Amino acid sequence: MSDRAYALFEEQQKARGIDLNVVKERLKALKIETPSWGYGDSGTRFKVFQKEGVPRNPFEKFEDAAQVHALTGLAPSVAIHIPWDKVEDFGKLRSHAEGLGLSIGAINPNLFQEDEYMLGSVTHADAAVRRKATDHLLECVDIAKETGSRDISLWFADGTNYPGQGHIRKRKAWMQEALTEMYKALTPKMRMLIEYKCFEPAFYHTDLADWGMAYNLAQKLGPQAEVLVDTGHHFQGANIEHIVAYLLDEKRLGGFHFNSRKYADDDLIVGTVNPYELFLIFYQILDAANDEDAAIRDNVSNIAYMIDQSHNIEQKIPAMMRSVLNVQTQFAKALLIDHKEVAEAADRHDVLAAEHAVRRAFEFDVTPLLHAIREEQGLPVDPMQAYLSSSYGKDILVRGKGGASW
Ligand code: PSV
Ligand code: MN
Repeated sequence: MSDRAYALFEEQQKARGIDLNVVKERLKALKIETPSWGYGDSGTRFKVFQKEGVPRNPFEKFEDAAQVHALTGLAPSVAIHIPWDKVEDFGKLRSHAEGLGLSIGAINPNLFQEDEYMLGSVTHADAAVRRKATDHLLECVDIAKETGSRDISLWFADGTNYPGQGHIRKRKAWMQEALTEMYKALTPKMRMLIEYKCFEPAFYHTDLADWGMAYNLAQKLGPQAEVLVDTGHHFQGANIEHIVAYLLDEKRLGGFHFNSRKYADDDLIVGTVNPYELFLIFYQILDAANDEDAAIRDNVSNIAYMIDQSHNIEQKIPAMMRSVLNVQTQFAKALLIDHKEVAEAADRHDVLAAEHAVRRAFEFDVTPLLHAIREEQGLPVDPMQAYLSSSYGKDILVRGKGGASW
């Protein structure tokens, strides 16, 4: 992209009253965490596909994640899943990450893969299973202390498949009991992010099925508990940006798991199915970033942006690059919204003008802007091309097949 393309873009935005220096600073500050499980082998419930070159252990997952960050400048931290990423010495993993220019991000307990959890983990009717599950949550708090992680991200597969299978209200109490015990173990700087999902793997009821249940629990637990919005975890047609605005107004939006869905929790690359939804999520966030309430602004600055996808048919590293780049593109577009123009149109009750003021930002081609910031940051202008023409993808093939799953 030529300097001329950028000059034209700058002129066009200046005429709209958009200060590109501010836009560029905000773009450079965007950080998106990638998940360790996005680098390992993955699949559907029908088949886990084994790929050549997949990391064999958590250390190699961080090496692959470092490529994503080195070429995009967007992904300096990596979320880990326990026990998938359990190592003997987390201090060693932490130094390995830091040596690669990364940090260890959110800790994700895993309470869905052991036989005992078939009928629930923290909501299981058997107290011994609940104890085991709660102990795992406490273990994850200890791991977070060692890794220096601020966030512990909770998702429960708990739920039932048939009416009568479990006592819904008792399970609600057990969930609260376990999380209360975990909450007490948090250090003052830690946060507990509570994720919800409407269905799957449970198909009748899920103990934390929607944002309202997660929010209610977070409120009961205390200010260090916040809600995590996984974009794939809603029913068809749910207005996710409305949920985002609501949680921001309540100062309880902890973070996101970004991915795309067409039908349910499809875990497709974020921004590939409905980029406008992602743009509108950022519209709400940027609107809240200008709020007169400092606590709302503070919530905006502490949102954890994370990717949560499994790339079953794609090459892992470029798929993760595509993901963070797609988020960056929609964020860039949302930064071009003239909020004053939207508000004035809304105040005049000019519905069409208000909608136009939002949508026109989405319709700009932000390529010259993204190229300009990458040049300023000393990054390749086209990170994907840079990766594909590097030897990294071929070099890792020596790892062979049969690497880590998830
Ligand atoms: C569940 O579908 C989920 O979104 C949760 O965040 C898990 O931790 C993650 O996927 C990986 O299984
Ligand atoms: Mn998730």
